[in-house]
Amino acid sequence: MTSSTYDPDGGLFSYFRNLLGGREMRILILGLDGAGKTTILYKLQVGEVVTTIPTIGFNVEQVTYKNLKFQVWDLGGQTSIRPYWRCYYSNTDAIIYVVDSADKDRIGISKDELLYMLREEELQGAILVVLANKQDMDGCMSVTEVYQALGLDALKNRTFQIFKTSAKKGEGLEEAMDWLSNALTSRK
Ligand SMILES: Nc1nc2c(ncn2[C@@H]2O[C@H](COP(=O)(O)OP(=O)(O)O)[C@@H](O)[C@H]2O)c(=O)[nH]1
Ligand SMILES: [Mg+2]
Repeated sequence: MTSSTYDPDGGLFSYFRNLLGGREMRILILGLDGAGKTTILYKLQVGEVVTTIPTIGFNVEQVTYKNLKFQVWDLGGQTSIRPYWRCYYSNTDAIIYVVDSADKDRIGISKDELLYMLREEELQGAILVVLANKQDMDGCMSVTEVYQALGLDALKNRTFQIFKTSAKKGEGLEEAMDWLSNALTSRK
């Protein structure tokens, strides 16, 4: 990482400032392919994004800045690679779950994938932020519709919040990161 590739005092990342210097914080950014995860990772402007391709063949994008670690991969697709995800989510503090609000065809799959992840033992304590992304697109589902489609009202014992975002326009991300940072801070 070189100092020219990121600006930790600016952009969305500034919201995580009060988490710096403590123990390692691990944040997963998950969702179906095309939801906007990679776009969001870059919008965070934390630093250089490093893509690793584990032997099994799914890409993991990673950004580490001081004690903060963000990891991104696509859910959905082959179920045979799922066991390998476990290597990446131990000690996860938060999940940022990204949904393409314009993709009504796959919202059911997105829900199933989210519920699958939330059942994982090691993710029981993780704070959940759902981003109803692509709100700039015509005819997309509203944040309420996404909330209902994902069945979030049924979540028990989970600190979570849903936000509407447009990663493309950079809208809504600040509010979401601000909330997450506060949730992590009050819990650490
Ligand atoms: N209209 C719109 N397009 C978006 C938004 N976020 C991401 N995209 C686009 O959706 C596509 C997939 O985004 P990407 O970040 O690669 O998704 P990923 O597969 O989840 O990493 C790209 O063409 C992005 O430019 C958004 O909020 N609005
Ligand atoms: Mg991606």
